[in-house]
Amino acid sequence: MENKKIAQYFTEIADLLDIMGENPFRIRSYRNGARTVEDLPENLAGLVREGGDLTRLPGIGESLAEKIREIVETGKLKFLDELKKKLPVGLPELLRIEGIGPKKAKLFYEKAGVDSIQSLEKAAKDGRLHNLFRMGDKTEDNILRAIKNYQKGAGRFRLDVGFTYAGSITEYLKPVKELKDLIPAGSLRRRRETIGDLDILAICKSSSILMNRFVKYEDAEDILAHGTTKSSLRLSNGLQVDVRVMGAQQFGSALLYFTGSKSHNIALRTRAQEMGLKVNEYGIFRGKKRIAGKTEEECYHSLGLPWIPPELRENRGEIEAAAKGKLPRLIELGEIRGDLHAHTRATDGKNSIEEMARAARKLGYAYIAITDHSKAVKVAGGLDEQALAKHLKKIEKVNEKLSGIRVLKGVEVDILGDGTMDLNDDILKECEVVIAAVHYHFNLPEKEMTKRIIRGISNRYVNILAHPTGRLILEREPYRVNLEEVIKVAVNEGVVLEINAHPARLDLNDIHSRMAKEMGAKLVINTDAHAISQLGLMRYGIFTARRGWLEKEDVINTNPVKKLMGLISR
Ligand code: DGT
Ligand code: CA
Ligand code: CA
Repeated sequence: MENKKIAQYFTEIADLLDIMGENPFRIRSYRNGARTVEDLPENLAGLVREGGDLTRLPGIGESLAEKIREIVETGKLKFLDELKKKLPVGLPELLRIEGIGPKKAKLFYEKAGVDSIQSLEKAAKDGRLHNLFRMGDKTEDNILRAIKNYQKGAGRFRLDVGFTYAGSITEYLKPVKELKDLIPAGSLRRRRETIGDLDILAICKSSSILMNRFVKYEDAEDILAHGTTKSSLRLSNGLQVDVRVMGAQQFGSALLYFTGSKSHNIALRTRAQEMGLKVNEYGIFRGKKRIAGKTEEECYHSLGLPWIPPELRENRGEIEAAAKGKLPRLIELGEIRGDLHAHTRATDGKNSIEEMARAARKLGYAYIAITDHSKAVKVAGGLDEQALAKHLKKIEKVNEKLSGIRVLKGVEVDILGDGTMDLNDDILKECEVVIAAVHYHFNLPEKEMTKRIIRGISNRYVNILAHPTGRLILEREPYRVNLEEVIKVAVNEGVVLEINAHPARLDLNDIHSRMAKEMGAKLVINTDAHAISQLGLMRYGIFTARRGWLEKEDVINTNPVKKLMGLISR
């Protein structure tokens, strides 16, 4: 039992109580409990089995502790099941639609009979919602757009979720002695920002032993198939996992096939046909003769191509580039020398300046910029001019104290609704790294939003534009903005564009990163870490950069600090 699953139970309870209009304190205690459980480093199921005292955990009282024990011991929660019986089954799912919280869900249910996503869609199309509660016609369009969006993402999972399970299943299968190799292929290997399912390939002499173990994986909810060379499971979160066993002689061609993408495969097949060859998962063939298949390299070479990194395999020009010897030399994680976006306890981070700096040094970095929020971000306890001035002094002190890492004085300043800065120039001037970002007023029309951001980055003290489109993967659409216009201004003004590495953001995304590079922009990959452990999210930013064809030279935080400071100065 994963902590995450227990947290999900509590969140579900909080949502249901919220829709029912229950006591806010009670609701909050479940939400806090969910957060505690999710952030916990140790496994709760283990703690329960050892008879540990759960009420010692922050935010966990006797009632929640009792429920945790019930979930761990029975895999169920009676209280939740009873709550569910009191409401239509489709109602909680409404909360997954962007812009719909418990209050709106309750209102739609009571006043318009909305009890599922289908009935919400119908009510919005029929115009039955805008009379309720000061809502304009536009809201119905927004709801319809949000529903489409939700359906597009339904059944997909964030890349980091894919990595968690791929890692856990790999560990779980390792004890099988006959297992020689195991590689997650598909969209995960291409590092797409979301994955539909996991496609794992294995080389194993005794495939039935491997399959018998695989189908007993603890988090499996359904066994969809159990064969000798292929089996499929559905995990409790709905993610499907396929494991296929291939012979060693075919592993390369199988890996190539199951890594995809489908359109890359089709383009390769067309190229092969023109050369009089045939490609499938079992190898590359001339007539009946198998000419390649053991490794991917061998397969590409037989088609007159160098090996193509999986991140590029989307049929976006990579085969043509490979044929001309013009593939980019993609950026690598080891080339990153520092992180320019990190928070501390001064606002909503979990660690001190010194702890963040030491953690960055441990990663082998030469520098880290401490960039806490400005005052407009009230929920994070954002800093005003005076508080930031004090904070900068503290950063300076840590910088003097620690050797082997340069701690840069920074801030993440809000771009207000009208495009002005949340802090005055006098204090921005004191910062070595000024990151500008939008955190509120997402719903502006495209023209206004574009103007606002351009005005923001035109401030001469701004060095970096953070998460330029504001999207949250599978949760929130990007705001409406003419990104091309923004990039043009960034290039002219010398403002660096961020690839935010958090797996919920990946913003800029792959396609926009490539567009920015082609337009001559400078990029930076930042984690936006709110705790030392999150500094490790850098790799997701690297994945996105690689999918965007970026090389070391395109990304400024691959440079030593002196060159870096030259590159961000305006
Ligand atoms: P996903 O799971 O939606 O995130 O995306 P993928 O790329 O992992 O796709 P999936 O799981 O349907 O299939 C895995 C790979 O198998 C895919 O990337 C390429 C290959 N594949 C699947 N169906 C076809 C097909 O009809 N033709 C060809 N050439 N390849 C296919
Ligand atoms: Ca897949
Ligand atoms: Ca699949």
